[in-house]
Amino acid sequence: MPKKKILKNKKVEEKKVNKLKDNSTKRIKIKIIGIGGGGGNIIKELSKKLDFPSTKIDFNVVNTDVQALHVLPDNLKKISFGEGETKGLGTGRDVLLGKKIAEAEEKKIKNIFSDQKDLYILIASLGGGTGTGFIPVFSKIAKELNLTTLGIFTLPFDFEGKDRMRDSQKAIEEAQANLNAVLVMPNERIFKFAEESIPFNGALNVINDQLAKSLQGLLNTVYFSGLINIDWADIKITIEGVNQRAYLNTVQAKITDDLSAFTKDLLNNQLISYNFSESTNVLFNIEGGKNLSMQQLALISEKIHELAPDARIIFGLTQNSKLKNEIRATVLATGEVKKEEKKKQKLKPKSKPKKEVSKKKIKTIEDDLKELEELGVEINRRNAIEIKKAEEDAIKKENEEEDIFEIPTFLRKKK
Ligand SMILES: Nc1nc2c(ncn2[C@@H]2O[C@H](COP(=O)(O)OP(=O)(O)OP(=O)(O)O)[C@@H](O)[C@H]2O)c(=O)[nH]1
Ligand SMILES: [Mg+2]
Repeated sequence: MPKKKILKNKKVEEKKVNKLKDNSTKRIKIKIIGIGGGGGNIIKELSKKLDFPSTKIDFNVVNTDVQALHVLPDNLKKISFGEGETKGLGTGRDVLLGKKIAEAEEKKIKNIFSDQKDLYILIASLGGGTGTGFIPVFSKIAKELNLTTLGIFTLPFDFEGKDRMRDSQKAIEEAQANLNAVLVMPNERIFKFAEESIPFNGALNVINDQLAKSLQGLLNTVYFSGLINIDWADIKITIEGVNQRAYLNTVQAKITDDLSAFTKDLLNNQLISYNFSESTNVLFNIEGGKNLSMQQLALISEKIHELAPDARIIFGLTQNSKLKNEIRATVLATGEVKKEEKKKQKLKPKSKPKKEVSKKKIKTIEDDLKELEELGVEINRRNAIEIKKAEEDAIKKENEEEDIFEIPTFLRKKK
């Protein structure tokens, strides 16, 4: 073939690939909203960590403190509230004032939620007036609009006083009733790892960094198509429901023969307030280089099944060329908050016997998939050709339906 033609063909291929990439990032639309000072800090941390351009994610920070908004980077959309009431200086930890300001701005909040995203993630550090006062109001409006939502909230340190903790717990209860799932990270848990003498800012940075890494893992799961792909339906199944607690964690490590410590870290993040045995849905994704094996999938599935025998397990597998001899796994789990009695019942020993996964035996992918299916793991079985075909179909469909995205989701579904 003449050189010119080869080059031209290469260009067409590149265009195709870029279009595939573009469309893969189009499929799930996420808006992340940080509320108050802490919420803004966490979003800022996350926006620095992305493995793809930050323009692909709609980052927003809402605050009553104009100065705090001003110092945030420009790739975050900044929305100020209550400037009349607070003179742009924040609420001074006044939860009632925060709530009053949010309630008076129903239209503005509806406008933030008006862009037909698939998932809205609300993030706030509770204990001040803005985040704590705003989250019940934002959550109520999100529910009225029938949106899919995930709340991520930190609780104040014990030394900040019982009143702040009580206000924060109350705000979480109110928000949880209206959000699909809520992840709670008590700041105090940092002392499980750090010395009491750790500087305040240092402690906050560790917590923010941990949350940002987990969110990065979730976004990678969503935005990169995998060999075994996690799609919006999988995420929706995992998040949807009411009054649920959530667990989200990402762990990265060198590939070694023994991945049990890695799996333990993945499923046992001590910073998060969550009882894994109550999970009803668990989704996990593994990212790795070329030598990614199904054995790692099997080990993690096995452990999840052992910890949460009743949970539906969905998994994905993504090849990431940045990870050569390393593996990164992200797990998102949810479970309904139960009454005390039900909680105890759920903690009883598991009924199903543990299945041995041999580390030595070399198994085929099919063997592993079968084994996982026997464990009740949902597998989206697709080979490379099927994935490509599905992606091409998705592009075709999206091109045809470009305009349809402007139509509200419920109308779109009817169509
Ligand atoms: N994890 C984490 N917690 C934070 C951070 N900043 C503040 N906090 C915690 O969150 C609580 C509330 O602080 P802010 O987020 O600054 O408060 P706010 O929502 O802006 O409310 P006001 O400033 O009172 O209007 C504090 O008491 C801290 O416990 C942060 O960057 N990370
Ligand atoms: Mg503030």
